[in-house]
Amino acid sequence: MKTNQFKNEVLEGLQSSPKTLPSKYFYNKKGDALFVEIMNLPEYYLTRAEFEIFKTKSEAIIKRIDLDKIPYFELIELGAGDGKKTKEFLKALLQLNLEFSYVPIDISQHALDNLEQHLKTEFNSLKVKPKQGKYFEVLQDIKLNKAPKVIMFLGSNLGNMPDEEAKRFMKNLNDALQENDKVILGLDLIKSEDIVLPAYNDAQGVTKAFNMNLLSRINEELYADFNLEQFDHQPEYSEETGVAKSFLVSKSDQNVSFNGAGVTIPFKKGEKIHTEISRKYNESILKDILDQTQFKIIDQFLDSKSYFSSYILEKH
Ligand code: AVI
Repeated sequence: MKTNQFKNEVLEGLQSSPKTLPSKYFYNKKGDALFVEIMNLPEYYLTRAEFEIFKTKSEAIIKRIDLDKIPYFELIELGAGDGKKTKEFLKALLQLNLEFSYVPIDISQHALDNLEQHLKTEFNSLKVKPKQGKYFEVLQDIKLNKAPKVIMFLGSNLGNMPDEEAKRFMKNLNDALQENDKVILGLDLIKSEDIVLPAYNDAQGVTKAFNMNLLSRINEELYADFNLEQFDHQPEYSEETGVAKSFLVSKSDQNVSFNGAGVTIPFKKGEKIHTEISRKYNESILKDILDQTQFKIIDQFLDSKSYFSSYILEKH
């Protein structure tokens, strides 16, 4: 059933014009490991900038959203991540002796188990209540309890959605929350090409390997015969729109066969497959994304270079 969905989405994307592939399929075991490498690259400023915000401004964020004035709340994180940034926030909450539960939501039980074990050893008084599943299915259940909620959605993960999808995502989040609930939304900000492009085209070629891994995965799981030597990684960015895109470009006229499906996909030399969008934001773009919601931007916290923003939203 899962393989079928993967196959259908891949074939549909490759049979469209222009060709596309869904970026969610980057994240198999190899892709997860490559993404961890990306987060540590000198060019990939996003993770360091967001970490710096939580390292230096967690207490200010807590006070700004009055968490020190309510008897109990749930801190719900969409995606388990590696917990490094969240840990800084949790540490600040615990130091202030606040009463809360930390609820990471992730599709991967394995990622949740790792995170829980990790956090339990580091903070023994922390109440961790991991929930496995899709974000909005889990939020449907969570919605039933009326505790005040703070949602964390970090890493500029919203930026991997086209704007229409980001709008639907924020609307769904809006509908899962109550008045006064808060969101800490980590977004990469629009900045010049000389900073953004290298983040998606690092000197060591890790991002290239991350992008190419999609083709390896398709070869392995869908019995295709992509020749990896015949494709190149190509990132593009427009400071005007704030949109970064990654492509795989065919180096020659060639055919790729899907042996299991009896399908052949022709490629022209220079033809591109669009594999990922990484939108960068500013306040007016974010306001537009939030247009159909009751969220108001009440504040933002920046890193020292103003590369990245932790936007604070409140549901009115
Ligand atoms: C997960 N996401 C926010 C990353 C980004 O920056 O768009 C994924 C990534 N793709 C290439 N490098 C990193």
